[in-house]
Amino acid sequence: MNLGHDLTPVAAGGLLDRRLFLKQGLAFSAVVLSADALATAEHMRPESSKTAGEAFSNYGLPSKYERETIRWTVANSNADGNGVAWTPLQDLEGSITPNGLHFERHHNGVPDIDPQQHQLLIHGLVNKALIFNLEQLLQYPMLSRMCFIECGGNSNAGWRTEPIQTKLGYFHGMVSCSEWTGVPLRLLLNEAKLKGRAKWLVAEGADASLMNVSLPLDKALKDCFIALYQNGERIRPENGYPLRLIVPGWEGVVNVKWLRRLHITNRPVMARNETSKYTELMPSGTARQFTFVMEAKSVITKPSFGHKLTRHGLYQISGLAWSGRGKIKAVEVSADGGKTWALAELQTPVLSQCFTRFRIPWQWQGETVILQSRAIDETGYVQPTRAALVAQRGTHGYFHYNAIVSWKIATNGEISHVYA
Ligand SMILES: Nc1nc2c(c(=O)[nH]1)N[C@H]1C(S)=C(S)[C@@H](COP(=O)(O)O)O[C@H]1N2
Ligand SMILES: [Mo]
Repeated sequence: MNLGHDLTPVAAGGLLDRRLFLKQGLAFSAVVLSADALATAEHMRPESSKTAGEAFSNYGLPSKYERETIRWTVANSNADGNGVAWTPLQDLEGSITPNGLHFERHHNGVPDIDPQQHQLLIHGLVNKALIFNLEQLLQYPMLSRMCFIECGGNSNAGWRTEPIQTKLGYFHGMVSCSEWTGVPLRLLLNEAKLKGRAKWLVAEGADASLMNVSLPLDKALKDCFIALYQNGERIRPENGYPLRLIVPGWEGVVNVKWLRRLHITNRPVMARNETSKYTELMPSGTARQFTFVMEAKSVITKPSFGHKLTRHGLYQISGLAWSGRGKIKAVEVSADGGKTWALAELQTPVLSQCFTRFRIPWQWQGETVILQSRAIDETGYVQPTRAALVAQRGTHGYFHYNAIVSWKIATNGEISHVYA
């Protein structure tokens, strides 16, 4: 294919200048028309234009041709309604997760909560115990911010000794990104007037598991909020309707859904989800606890496992990067298993603790390549290789797996997950 453009790779394996597609119009695969074919195409009336279309609807749904873009649901047998619905990251673009595809993680099912009945209690080490109903909460000043929520157990198949062969969403899809709107927690805590000894809060949900976790008050006062809206509409039942706690950048479990109670204390409550779960055995034999921050991670979403390359030539690699510590500073992509790297283009705006979409042009000539991405955040933290992560943390961790992911493209265009 002679495109008459400078396709000199900037790194091995065919990676091209990240701005190439922005700067130049390149030929991909569209058919160039003959004069006859052009005349026919010009005068052709599409079938869809021959009759009036469907009537209006009260609430829209995706196209019937997109029914494969769905969550993967897995039920755990330890409790009713315990399980995960995974976001199909491999089928999505941009950086917002549609509400119907936000991942779900429930310990005991989705409760049916009547917003007229629901109340939020703030008590414990405060001068004034307060109780709010929805109508009252909706009168408080609100803020909106985009941020990801990621389960601390996301990507944990990476700890297995053999690389899991499954679609990206079923491996890394316990992370999603929305615009959340709600009331800063600081406002409510200030109104309750914290006592001097107050150091932690224990947040509890109104679901059957009465799930509770402890959160240091300095984080709560800094940037946490009680979300009532998700991407503009009221929060979906499975994501916490009518209200949930948002703790930007910290592991999913502290983002308590169906929030009913904030108990202010001077120490953590040592709940199940901060002792038996969401702690990690280290090679030293001691365990890590309260590892709240989700460290930088990135994945190439396209191409990824389950996709197949059917032609040689130009591709646009696309992926997601995020960091619980702040903004993504850079994403590098390698097509030779990590020997050489090229800078990817970051989609703006780049927001703190939020999905950042990256893209880079790539020319595939049919050789075997290993594609990887590596995120670097504004604190200078670099996403580790799998070998480095395992050396540091052992393999009994289960949580907080954020190593570089490798996709091997075979000469026939098939994609597998490898440890490189
Ligand atoms: N009340 C309650 N809050 C909860 C949970 C739960 O089961 N009950 N699951 C937690 C876990 S482990 C995660 S990862 C996130 C998932 O949020 P999502 O289902 O909106 O994606 O919610 C957290 N909040
Ligand atoms: Mo989680």
